Amino acid sequence: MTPPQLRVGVIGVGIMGTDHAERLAHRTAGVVLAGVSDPDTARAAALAERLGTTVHDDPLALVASPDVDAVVIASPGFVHEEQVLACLAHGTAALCEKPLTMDDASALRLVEAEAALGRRLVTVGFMRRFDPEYAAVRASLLSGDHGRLLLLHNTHRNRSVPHTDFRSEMIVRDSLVHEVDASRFLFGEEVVEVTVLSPAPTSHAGEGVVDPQVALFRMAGGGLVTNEVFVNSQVGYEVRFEAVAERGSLTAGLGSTGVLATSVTAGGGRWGGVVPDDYRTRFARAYDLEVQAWADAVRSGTTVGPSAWDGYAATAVSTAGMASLSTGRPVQVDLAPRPVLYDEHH
Ligand code: ISE
Repeated sequence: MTPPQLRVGVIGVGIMGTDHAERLAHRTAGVVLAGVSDPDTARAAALAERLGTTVHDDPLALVASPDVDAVVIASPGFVHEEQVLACLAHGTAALCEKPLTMDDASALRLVEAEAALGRRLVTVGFMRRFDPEYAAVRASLLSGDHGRLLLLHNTHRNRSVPHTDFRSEMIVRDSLVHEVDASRFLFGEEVVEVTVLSPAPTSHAGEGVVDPQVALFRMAGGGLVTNEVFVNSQVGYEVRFEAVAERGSLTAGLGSTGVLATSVTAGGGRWGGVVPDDYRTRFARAYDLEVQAWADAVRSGTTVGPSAWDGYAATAVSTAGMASLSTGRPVQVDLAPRPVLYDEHH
């Protein structure tokens, strides 16, 4: 018997929440969009009308609604703890956008609350794990064909970020955090030390903003990761990596073959193909696969994707990264003990 349609509510309908709401309404099988909530009630009402769903003024009322089976949380990180806890209290599955929370203590409280419940209800929206290229490289590394992974070089560029209220730490917390999760995913290990350095900043960054940044991760098994994050590159959205193993390397994110030469003057970021504008374009397929896999798993009573533990570990590395940003020195990452709920074969 096919399980009934999953009724999914969306909390927070800014850029990402709107994108998810549209995906749930139009492109996710076995799902109905069962309501939206946002502090900007006019924005929520306009979206609800366009997508034919209802509005809840209070996000916690959306979680508690008898008409909602599962929730996508796309609100700002500082309200995630309360909203995820509400989902756990109702036994409701949640797909929570990154970062899980803004600090280690609150992320750990979510891990502990879920572990006390004894079943996984939280998936963190590190969508790259669902990108076909990231998944293929992970599978290839697991096959052993390339030997052990030694080095990973990650590049992460955004065309620009708003200058108002933007701080250097946000590059670590909102952008580098994806590289943290990708590194943990590809190595299958924790990050144990992080160092963040920076060249003289681009003139396109806001006053006092350190951009680009170069972060070095040491992995638990001795591997190294170099990360360039540059959020005012002027060109477009470029996310790629090269994984160097004992018997070969794997490169993902080129999107095309040819000589790599992006430039602003050549008419806007081209190199044999078009450089995507932003993450919604570059990772459109990954987001579709992520939300579909999550909905399928919830409907069949299982879970999929990055866990609350993955969200906590990424937050802890970001915190260490933000500390290193101000000193340029290596900072150790000390994680709390991992509850058995998060063991691979639990
Ligand atoms: C943004 O918040 C995201 O999550 C994007 O994936 C990332 O590329 C971007 O740099 C962040 O600001």
